[in-house]
Amino acid sequence: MNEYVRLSPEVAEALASGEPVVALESTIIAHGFPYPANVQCARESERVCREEGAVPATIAVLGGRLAVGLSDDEIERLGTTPDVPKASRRDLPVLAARGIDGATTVAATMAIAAMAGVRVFATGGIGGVHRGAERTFDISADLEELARTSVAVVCAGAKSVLDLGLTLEYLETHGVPVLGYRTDAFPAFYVRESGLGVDARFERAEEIAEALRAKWAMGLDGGAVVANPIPAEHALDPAFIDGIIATALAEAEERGVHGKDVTPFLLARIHELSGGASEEANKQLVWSNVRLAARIAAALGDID
Ligand code: PSU
Ligand code: MN
Repeated sequence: MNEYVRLSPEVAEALASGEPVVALESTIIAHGFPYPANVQCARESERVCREEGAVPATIAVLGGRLAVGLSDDEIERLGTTPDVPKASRRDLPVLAARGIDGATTVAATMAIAAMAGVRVFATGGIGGVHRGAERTFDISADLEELARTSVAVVCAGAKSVLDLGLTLEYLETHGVPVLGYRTDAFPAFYVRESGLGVDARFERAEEIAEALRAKWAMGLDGGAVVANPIPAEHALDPAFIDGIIATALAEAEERGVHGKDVTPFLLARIHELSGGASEEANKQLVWSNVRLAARIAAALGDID
């Protein structure tokens, strides 16, 4: 492991003894929810992970170190400090050189998880190909990371702020399996179906672990998307959420938001426009993903 990685004692012990570990990201804390929902979501994610018998490893950059496993105070710090930089793969060396904090995206969290030897990661939604990417070239570094880094990302698909069709095309081109958990449909975050499909459907966490083990044992490096639809009782009405997403997208265009600011801007506007409804749905889908990730991590450990 390189000198920049800092494991918490609990994560170090779990990895050393082969216990299941689940990575969790921190952009969701700094930019994914307003305070205090962000800190509450992160804490409850850790609790759910432990309840399922896995050790949570929330990942962030702290004082320039790649921290794997955060204390409660560190989670609070990321959730309350204004303007924590959003850290994707390209930002990690800059933050390390400056010795400052950063909230890691899916891409950066995957990269750091792989450095630490953590292979399963739970989040809400992945980044993807933005609508209008043929003009803007705005394609999330999350997709490139999925192409190269051997970590499975359990998510509720992606938000339809993105072009989900192009996102799936990109994943196909780069050889990233999209595995549906009890679904044939690629989920669209707040809603269970996007109108697009997954590559394969699995009914049990153990079968997903078997597919992951096979991929990596064959030497096929790179990640996988495990798509877990939001629990039906927490799904939002598609017309309601589509209207809000359309408004948020129009505002971003009008204000000329671009680059790394696009996703945080859209996430914040969706929460503001939909009030508590999207916040509750978002939390519930994250916790559901953490549960599944913990089961996959445990099953992977049993196979090895
Ligand atoms: N999508 C969400 N919630 C999130 C993100 C995306 O529904 O919190 C965050 C994740 O950290 C993701 C990042 O990795 O935004 C993608 O940003 P970009 O589109 O700039 O790559
Ligand atoms: Mn982008």
